Amino acid sequence: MPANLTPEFLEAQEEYRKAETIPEKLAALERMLATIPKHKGTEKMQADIKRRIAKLKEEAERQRRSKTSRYDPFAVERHGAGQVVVVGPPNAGKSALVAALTGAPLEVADYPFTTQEPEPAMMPYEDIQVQLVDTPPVVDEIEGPLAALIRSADGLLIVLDLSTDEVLDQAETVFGGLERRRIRPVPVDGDARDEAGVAFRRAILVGNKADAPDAEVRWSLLLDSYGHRATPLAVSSRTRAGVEELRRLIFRLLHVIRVYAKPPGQKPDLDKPFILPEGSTVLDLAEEVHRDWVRRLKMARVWGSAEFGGQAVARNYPLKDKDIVELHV
Ligand SMILES: Nc1nc2c(ncn2[C@@H]2O[C@H](COP(=O)(O)OP(=O)(O)OP(=O)(O)O)[C@@H](O)[C@H]2O)c(=O)[nH]1
Ligand SMILES: [Mg+2]
Repeated sequence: MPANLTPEFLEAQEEYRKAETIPEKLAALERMLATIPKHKGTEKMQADIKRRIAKLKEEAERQRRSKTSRYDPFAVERHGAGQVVVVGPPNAGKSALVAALTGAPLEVADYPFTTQEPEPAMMPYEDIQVQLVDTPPVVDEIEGPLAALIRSADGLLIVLDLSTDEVLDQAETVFGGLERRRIRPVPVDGDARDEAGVAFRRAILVGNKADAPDAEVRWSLLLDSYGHRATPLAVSSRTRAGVEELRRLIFRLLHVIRVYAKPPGQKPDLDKPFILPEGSTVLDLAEEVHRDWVRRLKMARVWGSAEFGGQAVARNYPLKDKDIVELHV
């Protein structure tokens, strides 16, 4: 039986033949179905179009699901004593600085957009490690995935480039971009908190390339405008000037303490400290060592911050960085 196909239908069919993507194919098929003459002679064709539409929709759904479950480079698994995200404009030396602090073999190049995905690297600090996350450059707005990464981190390094006259504009881009994402940097001694949708995060304002000509002038301009919004430090990843000071400052930013547990009558385990938030007590340490120990803790002795070594202290005794604690259960 002749199908008596209309010009509209033939056009849609041609569209379908040329379509490359699933949405294009689906649109063409829908148009074919809408324009095909509805009579007995086209029944088989109608069924065929419907079958193709159903198959494509299934395929689209499968792709959508596999995309959402795909590896997300901005979801960086946390390791070590804390996670600090490194952000800044293109070519500021973010990767060079992270490499100087961690020894990681990151790609450093004399052109922008070298780093394309977040790259975690471990920074040794005395007997512990802090995770730094190098990121792609901020040029305009801070993209959603980067904002999410910063929000979930313990702090950030805002790295700016003291070798360029654009440094003030670049600073405005980064600070303004953070503000629009409701992330507000505070100095390292400030209070990290989430309040009314705003994430307050401790931050270090790093002026990199301090070795460059006129870097000093630019640094003082930068300090005038932004020095109060994050703890400032000028460094050079090239000459390593200021790099060790930055390492200590990053540890300070975390507001954590290291505590060494010591079984009664034995030497303390100095290799692997417990990392606790600043202000933690003997009881917090006990809980960290073993959940049961909170209940079973009888007494504790402290070497370090206590007035004399091995002093017996109360359960709510506030511990200090590098204390050695003997827990008696
Ligand atoms: N003079 C000087 N140059 C530096 C310093 N640190 C980095 N550079 C140079 O700056 C350029 C950019 O360094 P990168 O580390 O790739 O910069 P980046 O911020 O990671 O750049 P993107 O990944 O593109 O965002 C390279 O040519 C580095 O050698 C420094 O302290 N002093
Ligand atoms: Mg880089």
